Amino acid sequence: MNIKENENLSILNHSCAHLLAQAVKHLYPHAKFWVGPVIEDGFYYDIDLGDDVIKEEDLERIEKEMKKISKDGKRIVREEISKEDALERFKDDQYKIDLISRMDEEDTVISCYTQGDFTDLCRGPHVESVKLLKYFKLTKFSGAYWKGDAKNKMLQRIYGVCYENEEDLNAHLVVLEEAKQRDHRKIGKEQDIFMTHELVGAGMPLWLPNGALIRKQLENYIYEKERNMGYDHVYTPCVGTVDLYKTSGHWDHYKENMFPMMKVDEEEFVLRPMNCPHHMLVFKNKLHSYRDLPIRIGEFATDFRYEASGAVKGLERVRCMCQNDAHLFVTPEQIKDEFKKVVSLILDTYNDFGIKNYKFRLSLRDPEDKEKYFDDDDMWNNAEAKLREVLNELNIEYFEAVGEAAFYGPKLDVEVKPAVGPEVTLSTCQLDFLLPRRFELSYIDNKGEKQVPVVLHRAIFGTFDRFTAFLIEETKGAFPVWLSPVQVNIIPVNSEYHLEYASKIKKLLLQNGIRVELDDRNEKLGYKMRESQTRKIPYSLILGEQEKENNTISYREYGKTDTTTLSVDDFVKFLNEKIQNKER
Ligand code: TSB
Ligand code: ZN
Repeated sequence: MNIKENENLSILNHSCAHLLAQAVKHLYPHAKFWVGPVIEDGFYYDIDLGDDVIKEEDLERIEKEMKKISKDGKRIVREEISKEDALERFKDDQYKIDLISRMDEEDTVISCYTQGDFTDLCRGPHVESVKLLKYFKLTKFSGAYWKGDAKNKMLQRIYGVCYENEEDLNAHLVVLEEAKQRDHRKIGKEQDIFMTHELVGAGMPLWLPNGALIRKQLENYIYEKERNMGYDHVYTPCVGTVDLYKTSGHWDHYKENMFPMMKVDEEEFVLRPMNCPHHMLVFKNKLHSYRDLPIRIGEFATDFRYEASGAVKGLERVRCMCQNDAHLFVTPEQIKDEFKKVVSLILDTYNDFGIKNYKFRLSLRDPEDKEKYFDDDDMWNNAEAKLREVLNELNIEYFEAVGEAAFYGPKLDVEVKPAVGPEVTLSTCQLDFLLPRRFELSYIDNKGEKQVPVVLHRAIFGTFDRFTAFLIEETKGAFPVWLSPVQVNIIPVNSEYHLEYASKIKKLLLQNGIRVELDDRNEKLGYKMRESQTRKIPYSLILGEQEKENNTISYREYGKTDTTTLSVDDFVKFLNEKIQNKER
């Protein structure tokens, strides 16, 4: 339920934010309070605790204090004062002074709410008594820069949620817990998919062997699809000179998303945030006739972007990423067709991965934002009109978002909802009339005249990083067998007597290209089976006397309780079919 959109719940949660603040004030008398808004799933309060930093166990302490105050049952009293009085009353509180000073009119009436020994500035409304705030929970905490600016002081943000009754609260907590269990950061760690290290840096994940295996399957999957659609793949450096990015326009319109410049000898370099400029130069390397078009240049390309340290998140939002990128160079007549092929590749891919919950977003420029967007009204109007035309012909449902376009053109993005946090973009397909012009690209048309091609920028997975994060959450870490880092776990019933047979089966599976492990530890069968389930390995083979004698295997599929016995050859065939068909 979206709490922000429900008036009663909104008031309840807003009041609960004050209860939180009061409890914090009791426990940390030096605490100063910034803002405490209601959000989609509850509320938070940003608090300056001086040198204190909130830890997990503090939440419990604060919650206990909140319960105590609630039991006391003080009334919540509204009071209206003048701006002048407010400035006087809160004169020792820099945060409240900041808020009050920004209220426009001199004669604005400012409201305060008092409950017992605690008064806070607030527009309200609130519930009548703290007694009504009974079913709440503090859910998490984080650091948050004052006013969201990394140059400012880091405040402590405490999140919570409040409901009208116990059932609703519990239902919400179950959903939260499920999301936590699905969080790719948790599963990524448990399953050794990726790690981070402060010596490498924030937002710079290291893909561990299990993660690398998954990624390799994704790369192979999309490479094959792209080859079949006539793409050519290249490798280009992950740096470029500042001049390259001045030519493209990134330097003027995308600089705040880039790592700073570095100098080597006399050359000025930047780590690239996008690959388009390199691919433009690849196109320009040869003369092209209209007959060569579309030319589709693909690359699994590493990019670096400056993302705020508070925004980086596991594999989902990183500073070093690998795009499943391609730039399609087309004639104006080919735009529609090529765009449609990209959309159908997206749909095909989502179907193969079983992704069902997504939305198409038409991302447009904000015409007011002259800094972010290249200033050429005709070009934008033309590109947006063309894109709408394609979308209407495709008959897909989409919503519009102003200010989300790339600086060079409008986009069709695909949005998905991660386990924790707001929606993110996976796939994207973008229409660009600008960069080809800036790089002076051309092809010769059927009359022998020079023309400027149009470019479609597209990424099906978006980045391998973000797609993998999403995939982990979709599958809850139980990957389909074709993607699983370990596909088969062999468990001999007795690690002594059945080891030889188990080793023989392992060898055979390996020869058939199957990723297999043999658990030869001297542990009980039940223990090993449970571990195999916890690791979410798709197939566990149980090999004992019967199997050894009959040259068979018995397997149990992840999540199931029954066991099936097959001849070894039939099992290999059965498994290979599942892998080949990318069965889920
Ligand atoms: C598609 N030039 C185009 C390209 O040709 C481009 O860079 N587009 S983009 O800026 O939208 O990025 C492509 C995709 O990268 C996005 O759709 C998103 O899925 C993914 N992405 C963007 N930023 C991050 C990030 N910080 N971490 C992980 N993935 C990201
Ligand atoms: Zn691009």
